[in-house]
Amino acid sequence: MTGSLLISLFRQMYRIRAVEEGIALRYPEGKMRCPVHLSIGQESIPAVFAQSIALNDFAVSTHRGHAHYLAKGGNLNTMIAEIYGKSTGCAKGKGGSMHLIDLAVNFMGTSAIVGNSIPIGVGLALSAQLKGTDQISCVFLGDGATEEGVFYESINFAAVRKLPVLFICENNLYSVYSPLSVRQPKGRSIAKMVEAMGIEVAVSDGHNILSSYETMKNAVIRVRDTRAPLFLEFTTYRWREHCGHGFDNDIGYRTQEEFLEWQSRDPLNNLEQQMQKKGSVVVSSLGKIKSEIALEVERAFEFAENSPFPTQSEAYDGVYA
Ligand SMILES: Cc1ncc(C[n+]2csc(CCOP(=O)(O)OP(=O)(O)O)c2C)c(N)n1
Ligand SMILES: [Mg+2]
Repeated sequence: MTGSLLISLFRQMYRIRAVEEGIALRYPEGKMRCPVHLSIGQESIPAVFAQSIALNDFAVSTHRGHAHYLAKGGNLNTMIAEIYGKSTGCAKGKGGSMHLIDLAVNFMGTSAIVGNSIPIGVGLALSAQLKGTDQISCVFLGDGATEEGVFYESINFAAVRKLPVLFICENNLYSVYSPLSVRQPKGRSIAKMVEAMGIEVAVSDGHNILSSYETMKNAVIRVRDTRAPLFLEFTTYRWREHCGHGFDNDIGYRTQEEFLEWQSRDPLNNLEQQMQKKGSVVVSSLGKIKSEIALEVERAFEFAENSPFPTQSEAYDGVYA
C-alpha cells in the first residue's frame, strides 16, 4: 500500500471522527434538537468506501449515517446545518441527523426506519440497470436491519434481477441494547445466510484497515464489472451510546471490559501508529491534516450556528421542489 493511500485513508477516518467528536462536544448545549447516532469507532468502513467509490455511484444509509454521507462526498457544512435544524441544511432543516441527502454526490438519503433505505438502494440499482449506466448502488445497513422482512425481499430481488448493488453491513454486534446473541441463533453468520440466498459475499474485520480496504475496493470493482449484487459484512464496534453524545456502558447491556477491549483495537490509532513508523515526512503530513480538519470542522459549526432557521411559511414546501 502506497504512502499516499495511507494518508488518504487516515484523512478520511480522522475527518469523520473529528466531525462526530465535534457533535458530541457541542450536543449538551441543546442547540442540536434532533437525536444523533454517532459511529465513532466504526470509521474504517466509510473511509475505505470513500477510497473505492465513484462520484456517479449511488449510496443510501441509515439512522447512523453521518460517516457515509461524508465518505460519499456530502457537504459537511450542510450536514451540520441540518443537524442544527437550519434552512441551509441538506434537507432544509426539516430532517435532522437521520435524514441526510446530497444529490450533488448521489448520496440519495438516510432513514430513521431500520431497513427502510435497503429497497431504495436496490431500486437505484434497478434504475442503473434500466438506463444502462455503469453506476453501482451502495446500501449501508446495520446487523439489526438484517432482521427486517424488507431485507430479505431486497436481497432476493437484487439476486433474481441481477442488480448492481453493493450491500455493506456494519456488524457492530448490537441493535440498540440487544446483542446478536439474543437476536439470532448461535453460530449464524449473516454473510453465510445471504450467500445461501444466492448472492456473492465477503467479510472483513473492520479493525484491520488494510484488509478492509482490499475487500471494499475489490467488491466495488466486482459489482461494477459483473453488474451483479455483492454483500459485504464488516465486524466493527460502536463506542458511544446507541443514541446520543455520551457513553452507556454503565447501563448493563455491555461491560466496560468488553468496550475497552474493542476500543484498544481502534483502526484510526492503529493506522496512525503504522504511519509514524514510516518516518518524519509522513508524521509532518499527519500534523498538517489534523490542523486542516480541525479548522474545517470549526467552520462548519460556525456556518450552522450563523444560518437562519426555516421560516414558518416554508414548512410545507417540498424539500427539493
Ligand atoms: C422499523 C424500526 N424498528 C425499530 C426501530 C428502533 N431502532 C432504531 S435504531 C435500532 C437498531 C438498529 O440496529 P442496527 O441495524 O444494527 O444499527 P446500529 O444502530 O447498530 O448502527 C432500532 C431497533 C426503528 N427505528 N425502526
Ligand atoms: Mg448494529
